[in-house]
Amino acid sequence: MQEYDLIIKGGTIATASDTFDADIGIRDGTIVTLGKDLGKAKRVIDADGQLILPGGIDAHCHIEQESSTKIMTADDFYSGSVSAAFGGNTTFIPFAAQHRGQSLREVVKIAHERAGPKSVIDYAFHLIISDANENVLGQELPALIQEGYTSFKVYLTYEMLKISDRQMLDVLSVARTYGAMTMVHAENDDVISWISDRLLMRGNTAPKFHAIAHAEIAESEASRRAIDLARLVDAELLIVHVSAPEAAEAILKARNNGIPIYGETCPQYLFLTKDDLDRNGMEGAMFCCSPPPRDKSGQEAIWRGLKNGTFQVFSSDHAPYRYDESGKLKNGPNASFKKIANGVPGLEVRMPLLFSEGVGKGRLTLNEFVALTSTNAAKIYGLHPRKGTIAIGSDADLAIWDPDWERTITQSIMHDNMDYTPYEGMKVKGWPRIVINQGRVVVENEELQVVRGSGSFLDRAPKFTEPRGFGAGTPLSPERSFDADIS
Ligand code: DUC
Ligand code: ZN
Ligand code: ZN
Repeated sequence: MQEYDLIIKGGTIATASDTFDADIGIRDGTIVTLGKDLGKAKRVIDADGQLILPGGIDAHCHIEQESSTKIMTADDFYSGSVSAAFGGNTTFIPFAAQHRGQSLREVVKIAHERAGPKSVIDYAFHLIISDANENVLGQELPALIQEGYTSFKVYLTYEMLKISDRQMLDVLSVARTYGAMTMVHAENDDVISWISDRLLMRGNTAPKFHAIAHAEIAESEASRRAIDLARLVDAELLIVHVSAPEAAEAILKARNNGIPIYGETCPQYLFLTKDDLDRNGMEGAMFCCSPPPRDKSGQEAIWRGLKNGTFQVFSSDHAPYRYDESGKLKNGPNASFKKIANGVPGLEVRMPLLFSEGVGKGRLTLNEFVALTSTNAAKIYGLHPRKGTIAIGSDADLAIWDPDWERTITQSIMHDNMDYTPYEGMKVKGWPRIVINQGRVVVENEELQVVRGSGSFLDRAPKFTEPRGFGAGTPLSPERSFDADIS
């Protein structure tokens, strides 16, 4: 009998903390040995000259999801997961999105029906809560958290999604009590609609006005407010897709004060600017996302945030709407910026872009890259140490990177169902050659090696099993007595 199913030998392993040379022995989908001269295996992969990194975890992507204005994303769980795999990911966490009036149970059931038969990599779901009613807050959400749906996103903007500050406090309190993570889309809705109305009144409808309407102050104000709401109820909070320097500063300040605030940013805030929204005719629509890309100095601030501990997570926020009538142009070729589906694709290029421009250009260490693209998401979202690292007992989720592979990003090499990439023509150095998920070789020789539906749903656990009130065992302070009923 062979001792291992698979040995990967000769490569350099990097985790979030260490870089070392070792061979990896894999059995039944799990890493069972790290060492040298491991002996026999059914298959040996020679990784000489290659980097072996934990498979990427894309913790923010919209897959087979209907927007609040009823536009379906171009990627389903098959094309989305294939694209993710070709970009070095072995896990992704799309959203199970509630539309108002829907029960969360129904939303979760639909997400499973969509993902199970199609995903080629492992997956979990964040919930999106747009209807924070009594039943959702009192019954469904606590029950779902205890079943392992331990993260959810709320919006402070968008007509059909936004929740009030009061509802935000309710959601944060439930998360605090049952051990879940709240993620927030932080933009001030009134600021955006106030500016938008003025722009539209003057006939300023082109895509470039999207970036003006979604002012940096709209983002930084809402971020600061969200942080304060979380402080009030002593809850953890993760601010997603941060693009405004002042929002980043607010996160860092909170973290430096020991407040459990986390930050996420995305490729579009490092590699695009608001000028991209000002391309010919409607072409700027391809770059409309919220929050929008800022300017060059904003990009530099986001790079700094990746280095200085502002951001723990680097996600794609893949929100794929094609540049045609099914997506960006659904409301016609002359639609105003208010009527353009928000979002850009990025699942497949998230890691190669950050590797090339971050590690390759000396802005980040290889270990920081691993932390930002895999390990921290696993820790924050309850998947570590099964995911996000290379250790004995962890899933054999590995990406074997060729650090010298030079590629030009172009839509024809992407595996998603899009008709454009915002990064068309960018040259990058470094890309994964082999991607392994639970010991299965998913990508090799630039081809998909597995069948649809071969990925697994990942069970997660809440941070604690008994509901907790403020202070967790310590006497309530008078200022906190409003929460006495749950302590
Ligand atoms: N928010 C997201 O999280 N993704 C795409 C667009 C948006 O507004
Ligand atoms: Zn958002
Ligand atoms: Zn998103």
